[in-house]
Amino acid sequence: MKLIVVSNRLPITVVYRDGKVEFREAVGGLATAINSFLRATEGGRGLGFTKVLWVGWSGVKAELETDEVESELRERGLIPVSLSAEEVELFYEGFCNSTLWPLFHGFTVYTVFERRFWDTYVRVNKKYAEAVASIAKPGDIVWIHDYHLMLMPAFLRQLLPDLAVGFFLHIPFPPAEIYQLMPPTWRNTLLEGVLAADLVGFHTYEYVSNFLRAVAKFLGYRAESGIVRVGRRRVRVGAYPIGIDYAFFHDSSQRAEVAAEIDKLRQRLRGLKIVFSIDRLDYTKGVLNRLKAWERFLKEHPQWRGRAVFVLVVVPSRVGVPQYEAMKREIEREVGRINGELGEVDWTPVVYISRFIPTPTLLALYNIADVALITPLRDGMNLVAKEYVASRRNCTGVLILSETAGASHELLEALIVNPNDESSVAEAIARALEMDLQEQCRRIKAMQKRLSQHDVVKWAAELIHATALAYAENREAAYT
Ligand code: GDG
Repeated sequence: MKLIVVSNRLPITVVYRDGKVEFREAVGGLATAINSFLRATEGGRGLGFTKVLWVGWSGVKAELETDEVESELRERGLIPVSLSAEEVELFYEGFCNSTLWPLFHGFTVYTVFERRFWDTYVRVNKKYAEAVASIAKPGDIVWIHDYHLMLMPAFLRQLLPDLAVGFFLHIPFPPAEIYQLMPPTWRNTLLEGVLAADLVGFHTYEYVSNFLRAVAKFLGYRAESGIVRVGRRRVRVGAYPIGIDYAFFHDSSQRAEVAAEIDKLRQRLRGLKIVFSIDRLDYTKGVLNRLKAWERFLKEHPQWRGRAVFVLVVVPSRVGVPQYEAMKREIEREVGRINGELGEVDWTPVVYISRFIPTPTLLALYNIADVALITPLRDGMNLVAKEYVASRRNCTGVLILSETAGASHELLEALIVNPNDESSVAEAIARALEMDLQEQCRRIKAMQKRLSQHDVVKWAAELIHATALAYAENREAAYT
């Protein structure tokens, strides 16, 4: 029995350098999660899989793909789906990132409804299904990830009915009133697409109940105890909050390269309390609100000027999408303004980095930051919050977290804020910087306990197990 993981992108980046092809491991949330799971289960063998394959786009436009790239990928168990430049534009930048992403995060004014986007989304989802069908055998488990592939379970079921199919959504599922803004045939087809899976997973109960309400309102299917009946099939729908590789973060300061980076940064930032955040450049992450709150904090608590610094890392993403370019310029303008208005010759209020940072540097920052300021406007889960807490080996540090991030349902001991409430965020920063060590430790310990008990391996294993069970039940029902 094989496990076939399917996601929009393969967990690898193909780079052309001096006429040669190089493969780099991708570092995104999903890639890290599945790789930790594979490490812990001896490549899936620990769970009885003969093989684990991964199907997705290599990131290289079809026009540039070579046989060499393809065979190299296949050797690593990575099955590429090729996308033309037009498909990348209309499917990935179009329906995925200009329709589903903004709508599902509640950014309705950014949402574009375009027929060409939809048509390409349908076509590309079929392509992914065909790629899986070409390697799958009856009884294999197929684990489909995220909003890019919501129609795939249905297409796959048509091609190969006898497969165990699990679907997991990494972003929020919006309330029915927001989902309703989508044209009726699209929204119904998407729901039917997802419901062709045996198991559908979300990060939180809130997203589960939004989904079930949409299914009842638009398709008329009722759910009982998390099971939706679709004809003779029973689809299990549940909350499976993603975890992290707890030990990797908790032990990070013990590794030589991270320890060296910690020493270096501590030296450079000597005498300053460090407030830290890192996000992909995205309007959902609330970077501008956060900057405003930091400015307000410095104005209302002037005793902290010269004694605290905000290290703001914003990693480029979805380069080429106009909203993202505009937001980058606005962040740069705000950082410049705040530093210009409040900075001193020997103190800069905001240290701004707009690049991907190497993992040892990220781990060092998790270790030395006194406060993590994680204030997305809306976020499916937010792994950064969990990684920060796990990294606090010495039991100090304060997490400030938005109530609108999925992670707030688990990290209850964080200082929970509303990201639009500028003055409360500013107050939370002051409270965090002044919190006594005992209280810090009490909060961190409680959160660490939960994170260590529900790590990424457990998350993946539970989802796969639940998919296998749901499939077995459906199979039995089909033959009785
Ligand atoms: C989606 C959902 C959900 C980031 N910058 C660097 C870097 N990272 C790593 C972090 C973390 C991951 O990337 C980002 O994960 P997030 O969860 O914060 O955010 P999204 O990318 O939006 O992920 C989200 C997630 O899926 C999983 O389901 O939590 O809600 O939107 O692991 O550490 N790593 C390095 N350098 C960087 O500059 N090395």
